[in-house]
Amino acid sequence: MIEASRIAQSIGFTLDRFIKNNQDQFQFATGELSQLLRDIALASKVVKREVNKAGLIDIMGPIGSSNSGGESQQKLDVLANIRFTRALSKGGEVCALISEETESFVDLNNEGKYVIAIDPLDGSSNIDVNVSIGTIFSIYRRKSSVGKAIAEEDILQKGSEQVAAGYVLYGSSTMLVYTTGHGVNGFTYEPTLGEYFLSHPDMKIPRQGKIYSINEGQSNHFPKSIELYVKYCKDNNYSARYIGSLVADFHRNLLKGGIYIYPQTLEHTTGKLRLMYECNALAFVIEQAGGKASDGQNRILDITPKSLHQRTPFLVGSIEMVEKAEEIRG
Ligand code: P6P
Repeated sequence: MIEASRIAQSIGFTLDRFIKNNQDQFQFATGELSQLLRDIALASKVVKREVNKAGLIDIMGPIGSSNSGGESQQKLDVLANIRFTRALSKGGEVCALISEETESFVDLNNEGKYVIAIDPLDGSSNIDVNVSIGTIFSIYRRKSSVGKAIAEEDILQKGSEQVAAGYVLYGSSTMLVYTTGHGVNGFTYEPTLGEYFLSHPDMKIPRQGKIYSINEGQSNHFPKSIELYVKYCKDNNYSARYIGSLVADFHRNLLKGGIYIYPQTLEHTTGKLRLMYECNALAFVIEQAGGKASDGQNRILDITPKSLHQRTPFLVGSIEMVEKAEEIRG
């Protein structure tokens, strides 16, 4: 309770002040993780500025190239990747970066103690239609000795090894939501001051909700268990809410209660979403907020990654909803 009351008293604190006041929570770190979170916040402010100009200058639409998964890259995707890579490289706290936008990991050639996995701009196909989009990030400690080459053990880490994770939602307002393993806190950006202010202390997802988020256009190819769970949601008069932007759906469900599902489909036989830079981060956040994340059978954070861009089926949200979906067996 002391923890929660201390945080509740911090409403209105800037992100910087909040990080300083909670520095004691960052085990091992002597300020580097704090600085890394500041670097992410700085990059998000630059990306926000560009996202908000998307309709005014020629940065919308595809650039004619594809990312690691063969998905068409939008101009803002590439811009966001450059901005985050530059901020993290200059910050010096990150030795290696894993990104949806790059085939292999990027060695930042420094003595940073951390490895970051990032989706610089998730949902970017929504940019042209002015729908909320987001950045998703996971932070791991480097395992190999500083000064040696980056090793596979640094890169392919289980989600349970994360030391911090979160997302930025570029929506009606811009929010940074993150955890360092001591609960989840949300910060809202005040553009006239250029600062993030604590607006959602100690975020907790309701154990049960009445919102389900899934692309029912693919329902002819859902696994039987998912088909039965969607029928269960309809039989119980749940509301279907699917924005087509993971961070936006996730954030709404975190606040109101709900479940987001991206199952195996005909096109994505192992699911569409990426373990390393989408699912692990949101799984860490949701567990810290009292929710659950699985692939339908296994805890997301326990999955040992075999490749940088591997996909996984993803069920995330209110614990009782995820458990019900796991329980229904086709
Ligand atoms: P579909 C965006 O491409 C994304 O990765 C998520 O943000 C979103 O929830 C999902 O894919 C939408 O995919 O196949 O339903 O259009």
